[in-house]
Amino acid sequence: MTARDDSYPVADIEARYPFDVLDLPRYPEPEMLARAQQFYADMDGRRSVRAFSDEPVDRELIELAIMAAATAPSGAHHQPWRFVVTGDPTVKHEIRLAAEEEERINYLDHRMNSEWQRSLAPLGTDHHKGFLDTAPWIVVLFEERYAVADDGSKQHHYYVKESVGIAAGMFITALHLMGLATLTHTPTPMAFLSRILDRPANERPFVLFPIGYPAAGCRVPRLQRKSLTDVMTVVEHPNADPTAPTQAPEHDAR
Ligand code: IYR
Repeated sequence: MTARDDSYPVADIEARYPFDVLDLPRYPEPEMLARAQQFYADMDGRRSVRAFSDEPVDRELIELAIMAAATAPSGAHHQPWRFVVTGDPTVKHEIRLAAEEEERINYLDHRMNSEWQRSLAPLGTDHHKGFLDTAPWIVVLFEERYAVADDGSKQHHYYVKESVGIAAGMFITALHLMGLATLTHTPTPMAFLSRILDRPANERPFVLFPIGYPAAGCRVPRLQRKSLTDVMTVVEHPNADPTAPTQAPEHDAR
């Protein structure tokens, strides 16, 4: 390894802002591989769940999943998210009724066109959302579109959807790894969630997560995940290694 001129931070910045030394663990390569394989196997076992048990779940577990999700990277580190949590049966029921009303229009009044509904058919979804009553917790992730400073002025946020999308993925991952099930549910349009949960105008509902244990005998659609070759493309310059077989500049991983 040779030293390169990519010093970070530059002295001028370091003089003005605090920086810390990163202490990232370094594993032997066989351990890296084992960890990667285990993590993939764990994640490959995750499924979206639409039939929940009403068995209670400690709030501490939900809090830890939110803390994990809130470690997500975000535009300018503005952390433009708000996780709104309810286990209150009255609130959950109000959400269920409003969600079912929107979904009734989506499915039965064809706000989702026939192509869309054909795509959903293998998932067996419909406008009934009883899981919103049954699951012990509902967490609605709101995107904070902008911040409001103490003087009432608006502070711009950057890459809000990207940031909140990453946090959502990390939230789902945290729940799955602790043995809880969830669903990324978007009963669109979701403005009713701002009203029911009394959220300010700078927050917009992003996704709703019912959370709990799967119902006894819970069934899920038999789905196939795309193979690595279907999701990964490697790009190499054809002359990068003269001993390598000639390759097109872009080719699939197979
Ligand atoms: N929001 C509806 C419809 C729906 C849409 C998509 I795209 C899905 O992947 C699943 C469902 C519902 O939750 O039923």
